[in-house]
Amino acid sequence: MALVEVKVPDIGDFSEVAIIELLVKPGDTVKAEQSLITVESDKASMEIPSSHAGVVKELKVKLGDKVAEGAVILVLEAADAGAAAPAPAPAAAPAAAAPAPAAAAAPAPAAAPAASAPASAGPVTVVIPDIGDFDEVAVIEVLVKVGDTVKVEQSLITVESDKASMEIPSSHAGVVKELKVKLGDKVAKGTAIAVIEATGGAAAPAPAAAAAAPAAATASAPAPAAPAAAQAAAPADRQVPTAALPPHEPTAPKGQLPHASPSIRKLARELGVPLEEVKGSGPKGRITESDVQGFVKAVMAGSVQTVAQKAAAPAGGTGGAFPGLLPWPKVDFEKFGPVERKDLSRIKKISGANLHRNWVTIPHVTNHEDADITELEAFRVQLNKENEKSGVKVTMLAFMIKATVAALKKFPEFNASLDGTGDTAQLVLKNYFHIGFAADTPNGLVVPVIRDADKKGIFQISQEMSELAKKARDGKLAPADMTGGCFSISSLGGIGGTYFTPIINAPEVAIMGVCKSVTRPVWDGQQFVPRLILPLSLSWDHRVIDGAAAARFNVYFAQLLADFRRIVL
Ligand code: CAO
Repeated sequence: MALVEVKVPDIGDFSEVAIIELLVKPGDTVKAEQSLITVESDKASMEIPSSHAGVVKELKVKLGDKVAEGAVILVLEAADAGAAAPAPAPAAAPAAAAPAPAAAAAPAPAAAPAASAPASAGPVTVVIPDIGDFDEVAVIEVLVKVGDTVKVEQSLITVESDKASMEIPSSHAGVVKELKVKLGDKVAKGTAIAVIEATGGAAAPAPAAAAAAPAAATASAPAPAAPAAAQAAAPADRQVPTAALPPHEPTAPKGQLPHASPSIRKLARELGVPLEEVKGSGPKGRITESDVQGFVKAVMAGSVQTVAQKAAAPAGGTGGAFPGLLPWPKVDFEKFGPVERKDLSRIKKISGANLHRNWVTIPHVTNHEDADITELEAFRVQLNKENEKSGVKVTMLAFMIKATVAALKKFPEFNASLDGTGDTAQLVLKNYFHIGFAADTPNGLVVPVIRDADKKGIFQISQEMSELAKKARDGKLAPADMTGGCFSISSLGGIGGTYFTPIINAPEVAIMGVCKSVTRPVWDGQQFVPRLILPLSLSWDHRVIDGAAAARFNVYFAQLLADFRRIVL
């Protein structure tokens, strides 16, 4: 297999054009004639097709580069030694050069008949100009309708051969009085496209033969290869690539380039529409202007989500707007009394946005449970007494982290994350146990993570927790300290409270909230006895976890804290 440099062919009147689209990347397999890049001058855009089939080895250009005839676009490992059909451009392209865009194959303007279309107002029949090598082409798009006001150079129809598609622009500005073609018609040079009640002069020389038409003047639409001068009148919003009629793959298989003309690509680019996601309604699945408009409408209406929107949305989230949601109240607070304004801290801004997303996209349910930690607290106090000199203080949180690991082992769906949405959604079950704990800092909430908590003892966990909590308070946590968590614990035990609803720390699927333990009278079957009770609040993602599983998890967690020997069972 030979390496071949694919170059910019003769692109007609354009000495230098900017690359506005890279349509392939290294590793891509391309067919001969498949478009590689889109280039754009101030007048037109065109796609440059590949001269060879093969695998892209190296791209020699990047977006924004200015290229001219002969510039190397890429290096291709050619599947065959020979080039695709030789460039039909008058200027002979070098052997390895890409075939000239179809426009280059179209006859030079000099070939156009000499007589001018009438410059005065009146009905003008616009006909198909000389379209080069194509005897007969099919109308695959009718871009205007009767009553439309068209500008000079505005595309009227799109025609397609088995090799290329091209838009036929209007020779005159005016109002479309009659359409002479319909979808699927076969047309050739001289075929009437439309009758236009012209309001101004012609854009390009009209063929003398056409002028012989009775009653109405006849003007050939500017040849697709019309020179830049004719393009100057093209409306900025719909510049027609009349200087080039790029060949493309009308039947490009799925996963390859979407089937659309450069002007549709340009429109899609301007609107930010991912063409590969638009279903073409034209012949052979060709994407039309109304397909692009329909896609935009559907996205705006929320009935369609782009792949990018889906990816941006959390697993299973809508990512869309909430219809009927009232705007945030705008209040003139100063009217009611003196106020101060303060910027939110960076942490608050980040955590706030994350919490908001998690709250509105995850169906949260919170189960509450009480754990009797009388014995465990006595053990903890004793441990701390025994290890006073070590400098490591064991808090209840360290025991809860160990209890969490045991509960995650027993209920693996709690140690999981949703990946993907809809039919492609999967549950990622983790075989590691990294437990996060919410830490309150002067700048806001952060969640450092104890890694591999299953492999660590209570003292090590306590020590790491106190180091991480200090780092958190000092604002010195590294991103790595806060990533990879499987499950989080939010403990307000040192502060107070009874129960609350902790917000799940996505992409985790559950979080344990803990409040302050209190001594309560508990009936032991014969009498009330004082027991130390720890209030637990487990929030869980109902897309992944069922209520019964959550209740079981909570009960088991509480049992472990009530009798920590169970952890070794
Ligand atoms: N019940 C009763 N007392 C408790 C308790 C509980 N559940 N948990 C901790 N305590 C006690 C501790 O034993 C300690 O008492 P002593 O000072 O007498 O030893 C005291 O409360 C303070 O504990 P601590 O907060 O320093 O240690 P911790 O391991 O329990 O928690 C940390 C560490 C970093 C999690 C905690 O300081 C913190 O920041 N908590 C806030 C978390 C938070 O903001 N959650 C809300 C998230 S949603 O907005």
